[in-house]
Amino acid sequence: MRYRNLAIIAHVDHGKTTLVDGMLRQSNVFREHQEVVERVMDSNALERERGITILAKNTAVEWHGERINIVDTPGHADFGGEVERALGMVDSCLLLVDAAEGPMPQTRFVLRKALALGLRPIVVVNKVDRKDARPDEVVSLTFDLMVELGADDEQLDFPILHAIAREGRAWREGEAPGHDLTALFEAILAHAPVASGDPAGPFQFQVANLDYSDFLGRLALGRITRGTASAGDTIVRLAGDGRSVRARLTKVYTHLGLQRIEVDQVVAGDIVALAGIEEVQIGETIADPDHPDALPRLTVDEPTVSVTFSPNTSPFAGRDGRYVTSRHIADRLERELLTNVALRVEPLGGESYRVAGRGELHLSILIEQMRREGYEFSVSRPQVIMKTIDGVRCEPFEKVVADVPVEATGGVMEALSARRGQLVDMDQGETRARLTFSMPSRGLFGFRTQFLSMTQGEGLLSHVFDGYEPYVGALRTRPYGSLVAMEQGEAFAYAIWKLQERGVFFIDPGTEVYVGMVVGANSRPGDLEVNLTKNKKLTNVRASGSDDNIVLIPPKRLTLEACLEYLADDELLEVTPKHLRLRKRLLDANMRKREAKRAAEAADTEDAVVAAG
Ligand SMILES: Nc1nc2c(ncn2[C@@H]2O[C@H](COP(=O)(O)OP(=O)(O)OP(=O)(O)O)[C@@H](O)[C@H]2O)c(=O)[nH]1
Ligand SMILES: [Mg+2]
Repeated sequence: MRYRNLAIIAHVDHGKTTLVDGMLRQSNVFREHQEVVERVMDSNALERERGITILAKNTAVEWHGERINIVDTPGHADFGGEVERALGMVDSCLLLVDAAEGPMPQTRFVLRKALALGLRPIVVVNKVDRKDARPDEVVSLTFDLMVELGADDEQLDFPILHAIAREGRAWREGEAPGHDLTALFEAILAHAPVASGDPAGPFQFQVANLDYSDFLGRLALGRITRGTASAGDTIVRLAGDGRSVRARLTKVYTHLGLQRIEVDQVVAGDIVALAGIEEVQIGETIADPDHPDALPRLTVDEPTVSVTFSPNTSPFAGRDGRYVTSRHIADRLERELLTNVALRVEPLGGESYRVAGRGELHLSILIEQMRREGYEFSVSRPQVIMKTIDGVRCEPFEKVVADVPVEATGGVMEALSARRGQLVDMDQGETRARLTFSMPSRGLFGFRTQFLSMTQGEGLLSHVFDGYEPYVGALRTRPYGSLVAMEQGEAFAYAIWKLQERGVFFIDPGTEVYVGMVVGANSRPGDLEVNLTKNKKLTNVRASGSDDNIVLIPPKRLTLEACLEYLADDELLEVTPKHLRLRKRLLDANMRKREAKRAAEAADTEDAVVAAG
C-alpha cells in the first residue's frame, strides 16, 4: 500500500471539516445507511457546541486503491499548536481559502508554517457558491501572500481548485463545475507526494499525539518514518529526558474512515497508533532497539497569555465541585500537558499555578473542560507574557483584521487606536471595509464585546500572534468599576430594582451572593458596594404592589470568555461545575481599602524615586 499524508489547513470557518465530510462520504468508508452527522470530525462536545475544531484529528480514505491519510486541523489562532503538530506528520497540504473572505490572519500563519516545512500546498478556493464570492481575486491574493512568505517557484506553481465543500463538489479552476470531489482526489494523487520511508529499514516513528484506551492504556499516534512494526515487537522509547526505555508493542493500528483498525503489521509512511508503550509522550521517537536514532523534537511556538489557577476560596467553595484541592488541580493540569502541546504550567508556590497558552480561547476551553469534569477553582485576569529581547522589554503583538460595515469604520478605527492599534492596511469596498492593524495583544483584551456592539454584530474580527515588539507602555484598562455585594444572602428584586440605574447587573433576583462578590458593572470608575439582601415592603413603590409590579432590566449574562474579559487585576473568576462567579480577590471591603492605600503609597514612592533619579 502507498500512503499520502495530507493536512487540511485554513483560517477559522473556511470549511475544512466540512470538506473532510465530503471526502469521507465519497470514498465509501461509511457503511450503507450509516447515519453520519455533519462535521463528523468535530467529535468532542465543546467542538460540536461551538461549531469549531479545537483538536487536530486524523482520518483516512481510499481512492482508487490509494490510501490518503487526512489530518483536519483547527483554524482558530489559539489552537495553532495543533496545526504545528499536524504539519509534522504530513508531506502535503490543502490550503482552503474562503472565496469571499480571501486570505485571513490565520491563513498567513498556517501557510507560513507549511512553506517553512517545504510543503507544496494545493489551493482550494472554497464556498464559491457565496454570492459575494470573488475567486479570481482570492487566488491572486493567495499568490501574493505566498510570495510575501518566501515561497519558492515550485511552491508558487500551486494547483487551484474551486469547491463547494458543503455540497461535496470541487473542480479545477477554469473547468466546468464538478458534481463531486473527483477533481480534488485526482489533484491529491497527482500533487501530493507518496510518503517516503524505507519499509525495509529499522523501525522509527515519532509520537505526534496521544490517545487513551481503558484496555490498552496510552496509545501513541504518529507517522512511521522507517520500517515496520507488529504486535510483540520490542522497541525502544527515546524519552524527552534522554533515557532509552524498552517496551513491547501489544497492538498496532492503522486508520480507515473513523475507525482505528487493528492489523498485523504497520508500515513506513502510514499514520498509525501503537499500544503498549507506557509513559510515552508527544515528540518522542520510538525506534528499533538496535538503531535508536532520535528524530528532531517537535517544536511549537511559545504561549503568549497566562492566567493563575488557584483553589476556590469563596464562601461557597466546595458546594458543586468534586475536585477542589490544589493537588487535584495540579494533577489535572499535568495530565493536560500530555496532549496540549502549546500549554505551559508552572507552580507559583503556595497553591497556585501559572497556566500559559496561545490566547484567551486556548485557556478558556481548558477551563470549561475542567468545570465539566467536576473541578472547582479560581482564575485570575489574563496577562500577556513579556519577554526581554536584547535588553529591551517586549510584549506580544498581533496582526488584527476587522471586517466591518462601512458605517462602523470610523468607530472601530478610533477604538483600536485608543488601544494602541496601528492601521497598516485598509481596503474599502462598497458596503464593507477591511482594516488591518498591528497592535499589542493586551490591547485586544476585552475588545470583542465592544466590537460586536459597535458593528451591531455584523463585524468579523480575527487576529493572530505576529511576534514580540517593544513594550508600548500602560494601556487604559477597564474604565469602570464593579458593583460589589456587601452582605451574604439572596439578592432581592426590589434591591436590584433600586440600584439598576447605577450600572449593569450580572445576576438574577434570587441569586445567592456573598460579601465581595461582583454582581454587576458600575457605570462609573471605582467599585460601588451594594446591599442586595434588603427587601423593603413594596408598598413603598406602589399602593398594592408585588414583585410583579417592578420592572427589572434583564441582567447581562456573561459567558466564560466574557467573564475573563471583564476581570480587573484585583478580581477573580470563581469557576465551579454549575456557576461562574466574579469576585474581588480580597472579599473584605476594609482589606481592599487598606490594600489600595498601600498600592497608592508604593506608587508614590516609585514616582519619588523616578523624580529623584
Ligand atoms: N456557503 C458555503 N458554506 C460552507 C461551505 N463549506 C462550509 N461551509 C460552512 O462554513 C461553516 C464552517 O465550516 P467548517 O467546516 O466547520 O469550517 P472549519 O474550517 O472546519 O472551521 P474551524 O475548524 O473551526 O477552523 C459551516 O457553517 C459550513 O456549513 C461552502 O462550500 N459554501
Ligand atoms: Mg474544522
